[in-house]
Amino acid sequence: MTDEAGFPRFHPDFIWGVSTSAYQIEGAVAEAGRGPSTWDDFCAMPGRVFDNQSGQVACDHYHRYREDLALMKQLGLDAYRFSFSWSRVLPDGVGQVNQEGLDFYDRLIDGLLEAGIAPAPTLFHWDTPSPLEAAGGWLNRDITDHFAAYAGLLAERFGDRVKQWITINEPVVLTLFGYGLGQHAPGRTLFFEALPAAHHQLLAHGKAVQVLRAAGASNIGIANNHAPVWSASEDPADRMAAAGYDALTNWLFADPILLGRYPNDEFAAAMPGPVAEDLAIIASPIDWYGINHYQPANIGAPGGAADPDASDGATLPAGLPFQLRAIEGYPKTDFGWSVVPEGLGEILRIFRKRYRTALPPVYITENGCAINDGRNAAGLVDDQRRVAYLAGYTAALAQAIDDGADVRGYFHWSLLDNFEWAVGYSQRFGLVHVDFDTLSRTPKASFDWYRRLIAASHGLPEGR
Ligand code: GBH
Repeated sequence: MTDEAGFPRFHPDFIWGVSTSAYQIEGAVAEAGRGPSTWDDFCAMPGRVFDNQSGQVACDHYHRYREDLALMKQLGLDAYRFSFSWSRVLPDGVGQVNQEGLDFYDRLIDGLLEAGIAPAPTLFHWDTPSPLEAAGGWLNRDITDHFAAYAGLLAERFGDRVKQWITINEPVVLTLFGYGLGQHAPGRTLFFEALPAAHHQLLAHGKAVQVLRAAGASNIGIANNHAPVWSASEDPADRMAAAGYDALTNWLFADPILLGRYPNDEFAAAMPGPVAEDLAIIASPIDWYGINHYQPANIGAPGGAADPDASDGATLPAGLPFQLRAIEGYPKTDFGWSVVPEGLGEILRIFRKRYRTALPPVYITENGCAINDGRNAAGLVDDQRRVAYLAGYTAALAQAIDDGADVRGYFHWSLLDNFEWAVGYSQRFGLVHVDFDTLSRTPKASFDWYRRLIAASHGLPEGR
């Protein structure tokens, strides 16, 4: 269903937001008392990141946040999802508090509230403080208590103004890409020996939920990456590979939180510590569940023709029990990811069926595309393919809600073009173009489209 201006229809209370993360936009990595993180260290290793780029300056959001707040206000956002840099708040990850770091987030949060935008911070988006990594990082159980203490500090300082909390972003990516395959910080290649990093992130999540709750916080959730997994063919070998990939990337990270168990005994057996007791903590009730969704995964058994665009541009190494296959018949973003709007409806249906009454209300905490259009001769960024992406995915979302999915909000990834991890500044996800030489910001055509969608959804005249 669309309105007279052609926008999909949403309830007027539906929350519209954008998402960012600290290391990807802040810059100012060695300023105002911030300590180093694993991403500073990873970027300093030659050959790890595209063109040896780093988040040293990124969008310089640390200094330019007022300009970015003005852009958010212009968009008419209801909420803004950002992440705290753990190293900015606690330079060693534990112990000594950096007041200047907390002050920055005070200014940001107060600026958001002045603009009528609800802050929705994530406590951790992959940038582990280096001293904690030196002690084993997410392979060392101690980090779960350090994370809980960090959560307590943030709740105490910001709990009066923050009314939505996100514990951790996509533990699957840090586990598999950071510890398993080495394509992200900290660059370890432990393959399946990386699984304890998953358990410790889940446990840290559970402990943080309890600490936040005890400090009076409410509206607590997590942002997990999820995608429907398609089997490349009816062949039993492909089906088995797809089921394995599904368990590893989706249910390993959702079942413990929503059902209090691992999806199979092999996973449970691979985890360190008193797993049964830990699962009781991991399953601490949350108020909502965040889904980051980009594209479906098409999976086959090893030995086929691997998707040339897979795994953030590189192919997955051989030796894994599954292989990413190309998705045919859909447009692709400039990053090579497939544009499949109905995949969003599919993953929401899968969640409803799997979890039924155990599934709390859902937020789409990320969804977006790399479309690398630059400024044209008139100085405008006419990113019509991002407009089409947004139109497709928001229409699919409206349809899913009509079909019964309880989705309360949508956060687009991302506000700004930013540091896209291993591929540096080469892929642009922003509604706002950033010139990385001058750091000047230019809202794109998609920015205007999203602004009008939000206005229309709230019944404001600008929507027409
Ligand atoms: C998010 O992760 C992150 O939270 C965010 O920081 C990031 O900037 C944003 O997405 C855009 O990348 O099929 O092998 O090519 C997304 C996680 C994990 C998305 C793996 C796509 C496909 C891998 N992703 N993935 S592959």
